[in-house]
Amino acid sequence: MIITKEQFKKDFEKKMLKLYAQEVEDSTVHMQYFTLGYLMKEYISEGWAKTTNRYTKYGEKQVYYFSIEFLLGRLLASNLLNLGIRNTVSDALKDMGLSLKEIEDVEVDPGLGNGGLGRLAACFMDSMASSGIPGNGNGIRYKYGLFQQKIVDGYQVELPENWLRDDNVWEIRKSDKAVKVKFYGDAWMKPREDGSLEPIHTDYQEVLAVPYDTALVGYENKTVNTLRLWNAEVPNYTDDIQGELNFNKVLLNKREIESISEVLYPDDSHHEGRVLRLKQEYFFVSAGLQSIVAQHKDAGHPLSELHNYVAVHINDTHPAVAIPELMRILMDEEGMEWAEAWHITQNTMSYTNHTIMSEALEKWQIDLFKELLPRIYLIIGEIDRRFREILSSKFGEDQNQIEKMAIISGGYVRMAHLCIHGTHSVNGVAKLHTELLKSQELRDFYMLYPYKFNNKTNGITHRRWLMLANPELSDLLDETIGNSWRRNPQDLKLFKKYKRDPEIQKKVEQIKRNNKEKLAAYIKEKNGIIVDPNSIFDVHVKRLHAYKRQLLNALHILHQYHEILENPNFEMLPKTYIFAAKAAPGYYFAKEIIKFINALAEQINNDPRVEDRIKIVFLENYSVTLAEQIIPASEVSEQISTTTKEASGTSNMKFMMNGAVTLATLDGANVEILEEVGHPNIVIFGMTEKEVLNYYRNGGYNSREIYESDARVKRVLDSLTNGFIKGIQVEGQDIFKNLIDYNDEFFVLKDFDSYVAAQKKMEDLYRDRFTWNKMSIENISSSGVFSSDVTVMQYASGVWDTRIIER
Ligand code: AZC
Repeated sequence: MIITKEQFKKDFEKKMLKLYAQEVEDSTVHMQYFTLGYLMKEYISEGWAKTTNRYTKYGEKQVYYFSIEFLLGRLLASNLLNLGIRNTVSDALKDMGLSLKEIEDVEVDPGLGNGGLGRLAACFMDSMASSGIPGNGNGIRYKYGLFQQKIVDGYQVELPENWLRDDNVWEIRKSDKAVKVKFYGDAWMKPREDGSLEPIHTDYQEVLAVPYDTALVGYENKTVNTLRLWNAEVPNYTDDIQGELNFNKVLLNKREIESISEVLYPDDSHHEGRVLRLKQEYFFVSAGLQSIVAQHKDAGHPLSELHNYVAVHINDTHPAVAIPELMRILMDEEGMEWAEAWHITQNTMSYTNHTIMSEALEKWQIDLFKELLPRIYLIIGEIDRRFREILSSKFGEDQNQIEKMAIISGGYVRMAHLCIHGTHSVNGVAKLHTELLKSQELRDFYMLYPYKFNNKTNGITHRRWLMLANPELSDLLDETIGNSWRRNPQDLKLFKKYKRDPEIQKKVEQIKRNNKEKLAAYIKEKNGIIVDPNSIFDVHVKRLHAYKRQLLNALHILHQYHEILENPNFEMLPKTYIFAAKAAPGYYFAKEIIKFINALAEQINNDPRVEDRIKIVFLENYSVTLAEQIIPASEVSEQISTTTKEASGTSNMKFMMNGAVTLATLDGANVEILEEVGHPNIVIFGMTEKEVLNYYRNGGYNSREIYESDARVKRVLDSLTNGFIKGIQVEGQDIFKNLIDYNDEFFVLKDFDSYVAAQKKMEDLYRDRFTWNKMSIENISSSGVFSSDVTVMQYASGVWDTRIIER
């Protein structure tokens, strides 16, 4: 949109007066935030209505991205950016004596996701709107987002994240679009006179699903898409509950219902088999599909053509009940026959798998499932029965093979199997991950449905992760290669020609330095630790999980510490190791690693013998907003998961886009980062995929052998248990046991030697400023293919079959 400074100032003053009956000069920054937010919403609303109408009028095929998490991050800055008025607004506010930065800092970060999966959904929303793809998000409006993490005495403590305490300026409650979702009760098929069967569902509990819509503003393209999050509420009772006698029953019922959208499950690595989680899944899926079908009918399109107007994407298996739910709506509510309904369902739905970790795969106990969703269970039963017929026709009497692949088996409903059978497209999130799905985890399904499998390597929105997070670098790019990269991120490759240019190298280095200074100030304020901006900023930020191997990083630091103590003249470039990670509250081992890192920090940071060669910082409460500060200041990007375990990773892409050099195993999308930058511009270490798979096939390796044969490993591990590191009596023992007695499931010790060498190599590269700056520029200029704009275009053409609309 176009607006002058003067017009904006008038609008802002008027809005402030309307909202608070106060003049700008007497306002608090809190009031300024809400004034600006509500004003932005007004600016957005016209384009929003127009986009929605345009989609309906032209009957454009729409994508609905179903996801149990959307980790959006703050919206004010990105809305201003995408509207194209951020500079105007910033200048105008400055004229009025206000600071946009301070105002932006008032916004709470809506943490409606755990990590990679939820953040990916948010990047896709931004990219769909910015690419003109008619895309909608569909999810849950959790009252409490992911917990806030405090570090107390080195331990993680969780506090509730009440992000809705203040007004949420971005959402619009749409009470008139509310729908009802049915749980529990009895379901059966009743024979009709003509011999056909009528589905009956009685004695159910009804939950009102009320949508809250948030605008998703496209980048300077007049497109505003919609994110619809559902809130669980008690329907208006009329007759069944009356009088004081039932007051308790009403309250109980209210509590139970409202708990559905109360809190996000804080674990992204273990399947949580609780009924509330299944309720959440069915709740947002059923509400979403009911509203999609209603809209489709309102627009006058025939139901038989639903799949030509609608694509529903199932983000991991959490929304898998979309498959039987759409069947239910088409058959029970719209009177369609099974065959046609199944055809439409399969052609409407597509599915992304995000992990091969078996403990994360969703399977629901039949009894629990049947009780909560009796009608849906009947439909899945029929899907399974028909699927077994297909399997029989292929595998004949091989009952083992049939059980292995069935949807309902061994007392469980297997959601991944349902997703593969019930959709037309199954994709992994990086080339290696997709290949592993095809050759290992989902091999049988790949043999059955080869045509359904495809890869869509993840991406990140360069608007948030470069333009907003690193404005200085963005300006330098504009100055050197022009600003076409802002619309076409692949144009970042134009920057490559400056890799040897001493002047540009210097500027890139200076920008990094400025970002490091800002982060150093933040660290000082939050942790009271003074870090030297001249030291190497080596950064490991992501969820805490054994397979992500924060432990390997920490053990290497401990090793360096020993080297220094053994040889006081030990030469190394000063290093600042920065960690940030939340552990799932019930993930005991992950929490022990947090304590270990903090104990290590406490000891090393305060040991004068180290002479500031090493500093360790654990920043609490990792979030999108914190990532936006850390990543632009990073130089070494730690992507050191056990090969085969990280499906893709996405922070790896954010780091490279900001000029960090990746220290990586050949896992997930690291493989593709290597393909883009080439070996001279990344440091690779560790076991290959083949080695890892081989060891797993043969029951692992003998970690004790390494402990006994490698003196460095022995020294490091012994100092975990002999009191050398203070304050980790329990944790040290447990980590030792995990690595030695339980045989080191994630090959931490097996990769130790090559990690030490890789760290050394990194340091040598860093010493040579020319080489390092060149590497940094190579990374920035190769990062364009990892923009999620590229990814969503591939989904649009290869999976959803949607058009790109720019009108
Ligand atoms: C993550 C993967 O672990 C990560 O590698 C990937 O980049 C990200 O999804 C986005 O695809 N998975 C999750 O966050 N959660 C689950 C259940 O897999």
